[in-house]
This record gives sequence, C-alpha cells and structure tokens, in this order.
Amino acid sequence: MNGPEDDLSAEQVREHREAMIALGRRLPQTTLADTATQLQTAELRAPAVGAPMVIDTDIGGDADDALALVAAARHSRELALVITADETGPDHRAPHPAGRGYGQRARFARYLLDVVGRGDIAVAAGATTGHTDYFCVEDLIPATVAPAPGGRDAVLAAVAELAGRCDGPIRWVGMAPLSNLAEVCDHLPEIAGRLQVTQMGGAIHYRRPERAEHNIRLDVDAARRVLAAVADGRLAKPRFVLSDTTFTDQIAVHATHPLHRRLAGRAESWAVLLEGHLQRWYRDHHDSTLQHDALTLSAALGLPFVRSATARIAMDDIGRWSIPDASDAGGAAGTGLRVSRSADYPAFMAWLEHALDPATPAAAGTVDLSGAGARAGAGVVSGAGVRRPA
Ligand SMILES: [Ca+2]
Repeated sequence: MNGPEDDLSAEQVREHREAMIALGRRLPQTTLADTATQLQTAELRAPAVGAPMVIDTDIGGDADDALALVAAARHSRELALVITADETGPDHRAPHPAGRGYGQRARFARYLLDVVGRGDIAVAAGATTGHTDYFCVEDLIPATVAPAPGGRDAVLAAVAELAGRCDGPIRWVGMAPLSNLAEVCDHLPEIAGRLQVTQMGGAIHYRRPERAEHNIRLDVDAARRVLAAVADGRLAKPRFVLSDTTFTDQIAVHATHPLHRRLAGRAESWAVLLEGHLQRWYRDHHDSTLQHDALTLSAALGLPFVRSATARIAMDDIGRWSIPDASDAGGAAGTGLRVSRSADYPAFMAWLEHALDPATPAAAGTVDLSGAGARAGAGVVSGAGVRRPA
C-alpha cells in the first residue's frame, strides 16, 4: 500500500486518548497532565452506533450473503433496509411470483428476514444485468412470497424513505456490485453525503490478474461512477474490504464446518433455510463458501477484525485496481479510499459462529426504528438519531 496514512479506527483513537489521559493522571503538574486535561474535556465524536443500516446484496448465490444477512438481522436492530443487486431476470417490470424472472433475490431476502423475525425490515429489488448465473435457492422460496418493489426508482424511493425517517449518518454495507450505490450517488446526492459506505470488493493483487474482482467486474460503470462521487466529494471516503483480504480458506464454511453442523442440527426455520441454501451452493457451485460479506459486515458494525488504511486506487477500463506510481500526476493519481490490509480471521470466525448459533439469543428481535433513535439520543452519540414517525 502506498501513502503514509496508516489510519486509526475510531476505536483506536479512543484507546489512545484514554491511555494519554491515564498517563497524565499519573504524572501531575507536567505538560502531559495538561494535555490529558485538554483531552478529557475535548469532545470525541462517537462512532455511528445507532445509525440505520442498509445492506445491498446479491443474496441467493454464494451463501455468504445470506449468512451475513442473518447475522445482521439477528443482532443489529439498526438494520432497516435490504436492497438487491445483480437481480435475476432481465426486466423489473416483469416480476415473477415464482421461477427465474426478475426479483428472485429480493423474494428470498424477504422470506429469510420474515423467518428470522424481522418483518420490519424493508426490501427492494434493484439492479439487474439481465443474466445472472449464480442463483441457487429458487426452490426454497414459497410461492406465497410476493415480489418486492423493484427497479431503480423503487430502490431510490426506499433509500429516500429511510433517509427521511432519520437524521445524520446512514451505514451502507455493500455485498454486491456497486450498481445501486452509483444510482444513489448520481440521483440522491444529499443522501449520498450522509452515507458511511463499507463495501466488499476490489482487489490489488487479484488471483486472476487478467480480470477484475467480481463485484467490480459485474458493473464496472457503477464502480467508476462511485469513484467519481468520492473524487468530487459527493460520497465520503468509503472503506473497501478487498478480495485480497477475504479470499482465504481461513474463513471458509463447508459441510463439516462447526457453523454448518450447528445449523444442520436445529429446527428453527431460519437455520433450516440457511442450511438448505448452503447445500444448494455446494451442490451447484463450490464445496465451500468464503465469508467475504460477513467480514465486511463486521467492519461496518465497528468490530475490530478488519484493519484498513488509506490508499490511492486507480481503476483500468475493465475494472482492475492498482496503486498508481507516487510520481504519477504529482502523486494525485487515483482515488483515495480506505482499503483493508489484513484481518484477524480466527476472532472473526468465532464472532460469526456465535452470531449464527441458533442457541445464541437474538439481540435485535423485532423492533421498530424509533427504538434506535431513543438509544442514540440517550448517550453521547450525535447525529445518529432516528426520528420517530409523526
Ligand atoms: Ca455477495
């Protein structure tokens, strides 16, 4: 990675601050003690705990999206909206109640959220390239699950509706191609300015150097529009959890993995559904699933497993990423992004296994958003309150 900025997370800044204050207390009447007093009285903006969360997902193919969605739905009361990308079927004006027409990912998301007890979370079906080749759960969706609202305007309306119900930042967790995020940047710039984006995707040293990473490759134009929004200030610097960090067997789940076995042994309908999804993924595609998206979710939740730093990133015509030479364009080539550098895989997997263990009580339950606002307003968290419906 280039650049001197080894960014600290908000949590690390908080820890440094507290260490300095403690040190100052031990050394009264010194310059350090004065600094400690100043630090103690200075306001430190709290992280966006309590900020509503949007998940943008291509759920229903690789099972990592579904595992991440259930972890979020069970344990994050702030999850408020799920939108889908790389949807099935060519045309949002022809949604199908069943089969392989448009909107099947959104129908699966709707059903999964319902069985996990989160009927309060809205779902909208988003972008499609007209031909997706990785969808394996059609037979798991009951015919009674109605199509979600679909198409670009439905996505923008759902995002605007959420933004209108709250103040301050909105967390956006991208687990799919960047198509929907690009539409928000281009058509809802005021809302884009409130987004704190954590996106799975991009790669510096991709395992297949002749092509771009999956989430970038499937909609290179959208990735370009998002980078342009970062460059011109419409979107705050997003954090990308790179394939370089996520593509490792250390976060693989396969049929004999404890996480899978624990799901397989339970009768809860969401556990049965996830288990069926995993089996179909192994059968149709690969004998394991890497937890790219749950690792990305963990970063968005403020958990400490992913370490990131700022780097300038350039993208070529087919979506491949690189770090430009520092001398290019006087050192200003590329776009400044936070990108993952490493992760604590064992600690992350321990967290995920716990979050998805049916024996672990769900922390979120079925909630209405006004609860998040009440919690945010109670502490030092600023700007994250969710307005109660009038
Ligand atoms: Ca995904």
